[in-house]
Amino acid sequence: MKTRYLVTSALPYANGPLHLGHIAGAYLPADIFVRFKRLCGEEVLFICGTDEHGVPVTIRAEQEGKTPQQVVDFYHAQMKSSFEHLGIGFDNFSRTSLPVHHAMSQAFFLRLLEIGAVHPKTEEQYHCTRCSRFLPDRYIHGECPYCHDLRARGDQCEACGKWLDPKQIVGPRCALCGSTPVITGTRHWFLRLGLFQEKLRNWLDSKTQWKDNVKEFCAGWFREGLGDRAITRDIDWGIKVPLPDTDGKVLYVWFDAPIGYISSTVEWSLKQGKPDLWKDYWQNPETRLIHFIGKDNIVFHAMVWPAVLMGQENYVLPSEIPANEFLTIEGDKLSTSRNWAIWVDEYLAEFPPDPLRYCLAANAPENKDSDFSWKEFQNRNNSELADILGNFVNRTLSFLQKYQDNKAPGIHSPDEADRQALGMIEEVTRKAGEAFAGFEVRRGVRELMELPRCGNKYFADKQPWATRKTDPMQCETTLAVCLKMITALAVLMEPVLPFAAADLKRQLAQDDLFAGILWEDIPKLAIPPGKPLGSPGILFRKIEDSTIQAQLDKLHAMKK
Ligand code: B3M
Ligand code: ZN
Repeated sequence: MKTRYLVTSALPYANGPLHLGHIAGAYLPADIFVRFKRLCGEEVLFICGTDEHGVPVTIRAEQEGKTPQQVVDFYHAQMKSSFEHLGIGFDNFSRTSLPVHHAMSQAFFLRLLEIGAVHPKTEEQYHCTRCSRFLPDRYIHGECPYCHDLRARGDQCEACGKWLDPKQIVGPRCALCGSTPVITGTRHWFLRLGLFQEKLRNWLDSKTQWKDNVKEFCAGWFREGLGDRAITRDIDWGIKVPLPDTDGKVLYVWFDAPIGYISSTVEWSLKQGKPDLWKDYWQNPETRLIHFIGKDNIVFHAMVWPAVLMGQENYVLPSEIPANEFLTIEGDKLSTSRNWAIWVDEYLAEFPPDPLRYCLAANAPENKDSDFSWKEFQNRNNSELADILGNFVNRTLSFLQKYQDNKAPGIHSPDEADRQALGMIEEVTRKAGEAFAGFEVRRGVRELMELPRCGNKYFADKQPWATRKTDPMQCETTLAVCLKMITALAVLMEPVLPFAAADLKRQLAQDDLFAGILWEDIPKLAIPPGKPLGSPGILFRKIEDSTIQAQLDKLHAMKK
């Protein structure tokens, strides 16, 4: 029986370009998982979209002198294109500004209100006299009461990851004008998380296989006890609270954003011409719902969002929340405000997508933060992709073109070394498969690269350039074994290196052989002897030192 997977990646705020930290955390690991599961024959729907509300967007608009609508339109289009060019293959990339999303979020809110899980309270809130406006969460800057980082914002401290209430900020300042705000009373709606405390705890306790970062984060929250959290805000950009006389209050962006996973699925269903299809995912207990996120989003996905889902009728809860750690750049914390980041659109203007996918996957921030450096990127491209994988493929296919009439050779009385090389295909398929299934992309990449690594050694040991004259049958066998490894690689590579995999398939020119191929059948893949092959080409180009130096210079020059 096929398993039904609903895979989501965190909805990026449409308030700035994508950088490598985004990709390494929530997008590439998800895409690799999705591609792998599809190759296993599972049914997978991959959902994302832009998060277009909230203070992150309005602050950006104010900084750029644009309307929030202009900001989100621009970044939605830019992100969509960056994801496409990077091969992150969402089935639907939606927007939380769509009417279907507004309606769904309001319905979720009303349902929680109806069951008493949301209630109104008059609350003290910061008001800036100079700007004459209420200051919701991120409009308050100051010191984190827990870790004392001075860059904390009213909703969260990014340094320690704590979810904050603006009134906890030490030495609060207005983010717009820098003056000290004053506290005034205003009415807001609160999610009563405490009502879900026991249910949440039991549910989380059942997730024994989850990563420590998620479990520990939640344990800390339970220790403090789950209180009420405001889910409305005083800004004029967002989803209106669907009640009379609210003074134009809107839903808190973190309330509506995860509902975007559902509304994006609804939009996808509508595009399929089957308006109810989304229910087969969201309201089907068999669905495995998997949220790929960065670690700063853990609390919202593992506590608040499941509580919101528990308050609705018949929705599935997340099965897995693979949360990744952070990516640093050249050893320093990635920071968009200091412009210490590598932007995806700028990368793509100069380099192909696969080397970046490879480098970020090989060094994914799975269990601890990891670093991206341009030198390492160059090394991985030149000494791993080009010298190991590309070289193995090219030396074999060029040899076949030159000396074997560009036709697939056959295997004749294989010896121990031949059998061992063939056995590697099975081993790599199994080990890489286990790694990808368990969200271990780093290990998956390592296992995968064992095949061309061994292939090169086997090729060198067998010396087909010599046996070509002394023992043509053995020469043919050697090349047949290499070709079988390469044929397997064309599929094994696909989750991490989809573009190079497609290129390799073109070079092999065996469309029928690859059609509908399943992961478990990779070891059986064989091009029948005598079949003509396509024309060999270079899979990966080397990157010059000067190109890398130029990137390093640019990075440092842009730093604020
Ligand atoms: N937009 C935070 C972020 O982009 C937020 C994620 C929403 S996921 C529902 O990091
Ligand atoms: Zn102000």
